[in-house]
Amino acid sequence: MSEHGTLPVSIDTRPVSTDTIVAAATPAGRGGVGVVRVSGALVPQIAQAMLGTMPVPRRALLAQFIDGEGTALDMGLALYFPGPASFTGEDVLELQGHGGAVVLELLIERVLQLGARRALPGEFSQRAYLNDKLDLAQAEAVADLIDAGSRAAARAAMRSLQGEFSLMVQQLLAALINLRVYIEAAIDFPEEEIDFLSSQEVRERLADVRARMNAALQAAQQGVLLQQGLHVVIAGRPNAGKSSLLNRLAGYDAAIVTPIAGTTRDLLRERIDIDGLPLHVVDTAGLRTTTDDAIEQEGMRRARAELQRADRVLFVIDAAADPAAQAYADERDSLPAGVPVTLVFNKCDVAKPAAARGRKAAVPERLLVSAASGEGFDALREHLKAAMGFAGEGGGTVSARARHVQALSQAALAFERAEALLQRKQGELVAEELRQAQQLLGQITGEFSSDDLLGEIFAGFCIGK
Ligand SMILES: Nc1nc2c(ncn2[C@@H]2O[C@H](COP(=O)(O)OP(=O)(O)OP(=O)(O)O)[C@@H](O)[C@H]2O)c(=O)[nH]1
Ligand SMILES: [Mg+2]
Repeated sequence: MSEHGTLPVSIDTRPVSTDTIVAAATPAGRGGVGVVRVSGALVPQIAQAMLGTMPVPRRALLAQFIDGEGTALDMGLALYFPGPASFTGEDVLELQGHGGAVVLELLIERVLQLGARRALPGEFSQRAYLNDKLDLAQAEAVADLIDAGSRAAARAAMRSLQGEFSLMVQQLLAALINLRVYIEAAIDFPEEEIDFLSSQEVRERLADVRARMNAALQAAQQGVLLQQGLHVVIAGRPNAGKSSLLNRLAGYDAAIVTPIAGTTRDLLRERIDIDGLPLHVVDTAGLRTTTDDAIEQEGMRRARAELQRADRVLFVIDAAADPAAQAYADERDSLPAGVPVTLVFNKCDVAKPAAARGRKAAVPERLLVSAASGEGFDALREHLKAAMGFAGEGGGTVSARARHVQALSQAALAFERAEALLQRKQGELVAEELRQAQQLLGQITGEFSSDDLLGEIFAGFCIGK
């Protein structure tokens, strides 16, 4: 095989720093136990100096933690993990003392005296990544697990930490490399290239990559939603009951509700939790064509701008006044393309339009509710949970980040270009697009990543992690 067949493994050339770092691993404040974590080459010396003896690896040692004069600063358990069998892959010492800010700082200062320096945010995880203990997506899952705001988010982060998301990306990468090798082999035999490129084999490999790409992108998008919350925008005609719907979801009178059409002008944002899943719900001014009111016009302009940023639109219909959802038909073209819409027929205490009933498979999805009585809101909440990718406690959602979604979308675009070029039998260009897609996917797990990117990622972690 020619140079086409040599696939780069890694371009990360940052030096692995071996200085010794220390930080409190438990949060600031008072607690029963406080943990100081040390990682690096000086760990054996530091352990000997502070404990007066070398702890047996991975066995708890009850000891006094002593200062330079031999005075005990604290006492507790010491744990020694010689590298590479440690979290960071380096020698690690954990001192589990009492959880007070002053006593922990005394311990840290003693470790500093013995030659360590204070760890930067995320530096322990960064070393774990650099020493191949975790890939980049797994290291990010550590931070996401710590920051998880709901049980579902915590479970998803744990699945990513265990490598579920990374595996998905790895398998996609493997399928892509497979295809690439095949195509580059074809390029090497120009006489047969054309047959090669249109073969059943290539079509099957393409389909495999496409399916994996879509699955990974969807998983990443849902993972991000679970972590960051779903951005839901409520829209519809004036008086449809948008503000009433927001109030019912929020559980209190957040927005002003009156029988006057055009009550809401400003955007009203509420953070609402549904079973611990975060939603950012925005109430907007009613959309209509006939108004001379400058304030209402500005409200509508803002409503339309906000719709562009939505993850999902709840389009509220007054079921009594507009049973055929004409308002939606009129507005459909002005709504952002690609953002899923749910038609919410409100005021079903007054009227239940036939159009809204018995249409389970309808697009957009239809729900019947009454903001006045609360009818239909359990279904609405379940619907919003499903929209966030919440698949029940045992479901397979993983955690992911916006940068993963971005890398996957860009890789998907490169892959689409490759598919189009293949139609035109431009093998060399196909190979180039596939190479790009591979690089982009490699950024997710950290196979291809710049120092800047790494710095940015780990700076978002807490100190001691
Ligand atoms: N019967 C009934 N009335 C409702 C329901 N929801 C809202 N309303 C009434 O409809 C009117 C308009 O409600 P709002 O929530 O202010 O409607 P809106 O869509 O926010 O209106 P704008 O802010 O003007 O765009 C009020 O008089 C509400 O009491 C419902 O489910 N049933
Ligand atoms: Mg309103």
